[in-house]
Amino acid sequence: MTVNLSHPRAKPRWLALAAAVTGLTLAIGSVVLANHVGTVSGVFESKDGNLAVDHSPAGSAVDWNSFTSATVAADWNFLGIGDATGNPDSIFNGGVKQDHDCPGTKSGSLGGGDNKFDLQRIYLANKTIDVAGSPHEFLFLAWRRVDGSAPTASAHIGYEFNKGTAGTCTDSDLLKRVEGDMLVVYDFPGGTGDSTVRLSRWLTAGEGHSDSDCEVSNSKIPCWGNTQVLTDLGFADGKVNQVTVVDALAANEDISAAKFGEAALDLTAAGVFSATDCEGFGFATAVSRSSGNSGTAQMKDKVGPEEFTISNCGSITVEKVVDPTENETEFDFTIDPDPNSDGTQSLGHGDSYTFEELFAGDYTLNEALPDTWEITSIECDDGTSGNTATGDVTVTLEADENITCVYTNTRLTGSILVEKVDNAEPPVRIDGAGFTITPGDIAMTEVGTGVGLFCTDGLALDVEYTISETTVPDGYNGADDLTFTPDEASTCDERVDAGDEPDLTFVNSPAPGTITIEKVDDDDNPLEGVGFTLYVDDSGAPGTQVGDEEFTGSDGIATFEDVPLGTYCIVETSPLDGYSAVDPDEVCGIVVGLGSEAGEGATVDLGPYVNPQEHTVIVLVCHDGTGTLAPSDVENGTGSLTTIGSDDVTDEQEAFLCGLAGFSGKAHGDKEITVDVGSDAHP
Ligand SMILES: [Ca+2]
Ligand SMILES: [Ca+2]
Ligand SMILES: [Ca+2]
Ligand SMILES: [Ca+2]
Repeated sequence: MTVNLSHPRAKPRWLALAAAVTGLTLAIGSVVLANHVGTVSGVFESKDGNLAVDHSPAGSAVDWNSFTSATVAADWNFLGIGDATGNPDSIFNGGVKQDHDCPGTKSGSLGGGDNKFDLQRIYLANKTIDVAGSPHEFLFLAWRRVDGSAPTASAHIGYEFNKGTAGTCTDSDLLKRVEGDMLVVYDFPGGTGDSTVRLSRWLTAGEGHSDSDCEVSNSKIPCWGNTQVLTDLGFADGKVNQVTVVDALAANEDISAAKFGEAALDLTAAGVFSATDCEGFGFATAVSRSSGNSGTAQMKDKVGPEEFTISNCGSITVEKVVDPTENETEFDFTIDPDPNSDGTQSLGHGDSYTFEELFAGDYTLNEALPDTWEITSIECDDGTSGNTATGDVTVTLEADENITCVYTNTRLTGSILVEKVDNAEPPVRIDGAGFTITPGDIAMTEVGTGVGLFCTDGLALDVEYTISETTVPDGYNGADDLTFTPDEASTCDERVDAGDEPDLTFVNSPAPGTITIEKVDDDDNPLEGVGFTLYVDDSGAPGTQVGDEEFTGSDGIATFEDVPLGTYCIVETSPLDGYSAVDPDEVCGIVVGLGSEAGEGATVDLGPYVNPQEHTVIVLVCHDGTGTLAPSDVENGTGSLTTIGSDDVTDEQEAFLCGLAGFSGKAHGDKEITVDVGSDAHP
C-alpha cells in the first residue's frame, strides 16, 4: 500500500483580482465533449481551449473562470501557481534532463528568443467523480506562457506530482522523488495540432525496478518509467487556444492564440489509482521543456512546487482540547469503520491523531468519556457537529479530503460545604473560623457573614481533599483536619440555594479558663496556705465542687486551671488561724467566658482577698488606794465579761498588773473607753 499524504485541501496560492465574467459569457449549452474523459467528467470544459463556462448545465458546468471567487467550484478543487517572467525567473540549470533527480535550479533568464518556454502561471483542479459506480480521480491542468512567440511555436510542459514523503532536495525547493511519483507531459506541436498527454511514474531499484524499465533507453534507475499516451488511450484530452481568450483569473487578461493550453486526465482509468489501494500526491511542480523528446529535452522554466493534493483517500484528524489545560487526563478515541485497525488512540490536551488512508465514505468518531468529564463541543471543519452526550460524530469523507474534528472536554467539578459549630448540645454554628483545602492551598469562602458556613467549588471530582481549620475562633481550640472526596458535579450556589447539609462539621471546644485569687492580710502581706474550693454557681450559692481545694503559695496566690466555661463560686475553705475569713469567705457569680485568643481560655483574676489580723482587748480595773484588782463588768456591744479579781492571780502578779499604766481617778459607775488596736503594736 502506498502512502496517503492526506494533506488538507490546497489553499489558494494565486487568485485573480478580476471580477467573474462567467455569468455574462455563458453560451447555449449544446456542446458535448467528444472523448472519454470529457464525456465522463462532463462538465469540466477541458477541451474547448478557453477558460469561460460555455456549456450546460449551468451551475455545475465548470471552466477555469469558475474559480475567480473561490478555490472550490462544483466540488472541483483549484490551485493556481504564478511564476515570474523575463529576468529574473526561477529556472533550471542548463543541461538538466527529465530523469535528473534533485537537479540544479537558479534565478536567471531563459535567454532571448525563449519566450515560448517562459511560463506565466499554471492551473490545477481535481475531483473524484463516480464512473459506472466506481470513484475515479480526475485531474485538470492548464498553462499560460508569455506572449512573444508565434502561434506555431510548440509547447512541452511537464507536470510533476510528488508524494513528498522524502522531503525536499538539498539545493533547491524541489521535492525528492519517491517510487510512484507521477509525471504528466503535455505536448503541443504548435499551430492547430492536437495536444498529446503522456503519463509516467518514478521507478526505484528498491521496488524491484531495473534500468531496462526506464523510458529513456540510456538512463539508469531511478528514472521515469515507460509512458502511457493517455490521449491515445482515451484517458485524457486537451486543447490549446486557437483564438484570443479571456482569463478572468488574471484581471480579464486577453491571451492570444497558442499561449494557453488545458487538459483533463482520468487518473483512475490510467491506473494511477485503484479501488483497493490508497494513493496520494501532495505537491505539484511544472516545467517547460525544450521538446517532447524525453531523452534530449532540456528542462527550462520552473513553476512551483506548491502543495496540491490528489488522492483517492482522505483522512480524519481528531484534535483534543481539555479544560483545564494543565490536566493530564487522556481520552480514548476510536473510528468506525476502522479499515486500518488504528484501534484506540489516547489523546491528552493539545494532542491530535490522524486516521489515515480512509476511502471516501461515512465514518463515526467516538470518544469514551471518563466519568468526571463532560464533552462541551465536537466541531469538525466540514461543518459537522457531534453529539456531546454520546461522544459520537459522523462525517462524510471525500477522497482527497482531511476532516479535522476538535473535541473539547471540560472537567466536571464539585464542591465542599463545611460548617463550624461549638460543642454545645445542640451544636451552634460559630463565627471566626477559616479553612484551607489541599491540594491547591485553597482558602474556603464563607457563605454569608459570620454564619459559620463555608463552601468552595470548582474542585476536581474523585480527588480526596484535606480541609484544615487554619483560623481558629478566639477562645476555642481548633479541630483536627478532615478529608472529603467530591464525587458529583455541583456548585456552591446550587447547594446553598438548596439548603444542602454540610459535607463536614468541624466542632470546636472552648478553651478552658483559669481563675486566680490572691490572699493578703490587712497590711497587704501575702498569706500562704489559705485553702479555696471552687463550686458551680447554683443560683447564687455553691453547688457541685469543681476540682480540688487549692492553696495559696508564698506569693499569696491560688490558681484554678482548666476551668470549663461557666459560672462559679469560690469559698475560703481553709482560712489561717489568727485571721478573719469574712472579707469575704464566699464569692459567687464568677463567670469564666471565652478567651480572647485562639486556643486560649479566659483568665479571671479575683484580685486580693484581705484577711484581717485579730487582736484581744484585755481590760483590768485596779483600786487606786490598795493597788488590788477590782472585778468590774465590761460590755463591747456583742458580749460582756467580768474583769479578773485578786483570787485569780498571785500577790506578785496583782502587784505587777496594778502597776501598769492606766487611766486613774475613775469613780464607780459606767465609763466610756475607746481602744484603737494598733497595727504596729505586735511583731
Ligand atoms: Ca476550457
Ligand atoms: Ca469553456
Ligand atoms: Ca519560473
Ligand atoms: Ca516564467
